[in-house]
Amino acid sequence: MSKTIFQRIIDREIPAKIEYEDEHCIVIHDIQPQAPVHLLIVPKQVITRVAESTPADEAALGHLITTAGVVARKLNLARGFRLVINNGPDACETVPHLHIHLLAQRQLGWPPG
Ligand code: DGP
Repeated sequence: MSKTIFQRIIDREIPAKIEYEDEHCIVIHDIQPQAPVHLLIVPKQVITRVAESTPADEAALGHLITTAGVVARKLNLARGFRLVINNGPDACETVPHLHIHLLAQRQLGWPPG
């Protein structure tokens, strides 16, 4: 299987604006931002999508959530932020490498579109 765009960013084959990185994940700015702050929290361990995750992925997936908290504190997103995972075509998933969108610094509607 060919590398996803996120794997190529992790491997430094293509550039991205990196907000945070550790041994388990990378946080980059989305190339098509839908809010003033729009980050993608991407595990280095390839998990295709939530529907294909297994119990063996629990630590990696949990780390993504706590990393969202780290980044939110770093960027002082005290007014709020939203985490989104798109899974499958009806949810507009476009990159088959699981990632969490972090959206912030505008009023977000509810229910989401
Ligand atoms: P999703 O639709 O949930 O699979 O989200 C994929 C996101 O990835 C989408 O918001 C646009 C973003 N994206 C696609 N290609 C690139 C890229 O080359 N660089 C960055 N930083 N983001 C990308």
